[in-house]
Amino acid sequence: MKKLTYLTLFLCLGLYQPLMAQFPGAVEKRSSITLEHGAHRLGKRTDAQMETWRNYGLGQFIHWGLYAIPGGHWNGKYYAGAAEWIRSWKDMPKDAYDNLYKEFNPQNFNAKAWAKQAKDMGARYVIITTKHHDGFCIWPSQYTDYTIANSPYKKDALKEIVEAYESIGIDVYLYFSIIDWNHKGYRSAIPETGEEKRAYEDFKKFTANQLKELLRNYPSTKGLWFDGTWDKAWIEQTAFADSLEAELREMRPGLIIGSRFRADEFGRRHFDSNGDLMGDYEQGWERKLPNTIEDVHGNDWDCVMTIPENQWGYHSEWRGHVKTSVELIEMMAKSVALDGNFVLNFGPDGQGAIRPEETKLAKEIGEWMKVNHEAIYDCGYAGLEKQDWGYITKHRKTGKYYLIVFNIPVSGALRIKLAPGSDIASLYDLAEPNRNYSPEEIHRSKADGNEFFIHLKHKPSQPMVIVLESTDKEQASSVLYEKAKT
Ligand code: FHN
Repeated sequence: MKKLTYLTLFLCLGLYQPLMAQFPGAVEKRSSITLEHGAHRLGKRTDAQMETWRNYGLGQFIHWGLYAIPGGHWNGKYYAGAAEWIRSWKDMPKDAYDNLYKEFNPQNFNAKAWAKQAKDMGARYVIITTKHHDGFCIWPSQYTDYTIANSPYKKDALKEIVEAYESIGIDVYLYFSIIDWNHKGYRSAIPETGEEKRAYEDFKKFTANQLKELLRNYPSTKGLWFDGTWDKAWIEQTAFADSLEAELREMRPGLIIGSRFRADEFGRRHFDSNGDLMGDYEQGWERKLPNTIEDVHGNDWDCVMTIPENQWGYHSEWRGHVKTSVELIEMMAKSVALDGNFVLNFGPDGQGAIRPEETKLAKEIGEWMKVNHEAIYDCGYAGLEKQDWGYITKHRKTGKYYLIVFNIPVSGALRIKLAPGSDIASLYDLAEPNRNYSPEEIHRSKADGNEFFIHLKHKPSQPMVIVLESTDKEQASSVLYEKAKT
């Protein structure tokens, strides 16, 4: 059934709606439409590269490009949007923006210092903007003049970044925007005229060339993180994008690509018309988090998060709510507890310096991670009931549970419900591994045998982690984990 009419699709989806309401999480999957350009795999990737990705826990995102020079202001006026979008502002003359590359000469840029800061924060991977929507490339692309090679800086900043991060053990992923405001052939929708169509064909070729160039020039990088793929024109390039993805994967076995690259033949993005994920992990969790394990449908996923409400590139004046390190640590804990990675964004300024607010947060997160990283790295969904005091993660190899506590109940007792029939074998604070909780501090519920109350001795000032080793480490989470995947 290769050729599917819209009517058939409509009927299939109609049938599935009631099911979806009954079983959120399970349903969107497995209608039986045969798609030529839908998901090419069902379920998670199980190879070593993806296993590494799954176990990162914490990553860093970097948005750095020409937009960092105006930093959210032009001619003394404040731009209220995201700084990296300033070119689209009516008060920003396009010509002035497009000539900013002549001023790009970041004298404080030190890739090693960025990498060291990320490492100290606890990041295990970085996603770096090679080219944002403005089209400016921080590598010397041979397919356009709009690159760092023609700026006063001249050098290949991407190479410096890749080398610096990898040299201290941080994996690098390349952010790439399909939207390119600088390319003559780029369109958000393709008008009908032949000339316009030809221009867009040139743009597609250019996009493919740049992507292959990135993989060739930076062969040690681990994956591509796509953005700007929501335009109608790109959504319609189903077959082209599918075959380009296949080519990229062939060029680099093990390459990791999220769900934000291509659409299926019905224009569905991220999840195809059968509800199956198109890509190696779900890439739709931007500035938001899932609430329950059902929300992630048994897929790998990442959450990319800004520190202010919505600023990715450097904006010299942050307004509104700026997240604290405790909020960010809580988001990271929640991500890992729901089987995802948490990626925190940084926007270095036009001179290449990371702003003091970001440096302070990175330091605070790093201090917490120094003590508690064991609860984040190589951990995932624990398969236990969610509790109001915080989040539970489980180490994928050792089976240890980590109770990451953010809200101490007034009673001072933390409730935890283990898998039926299991008991607490040992319980201690990660910060104080040599002191086990005493039997007086752990009460087993009489009404419900696998429910326990942990009585805290003191009220911590920081989110704390309690390690729990259960008598049946293995069985508990795998059973419930499977349940989430159906
Ligand atoms: O428009 C971009 C935005 O500037 C930023 O790069 C984020 C990062 O995920 N992505 C787009 C919005 O979804």
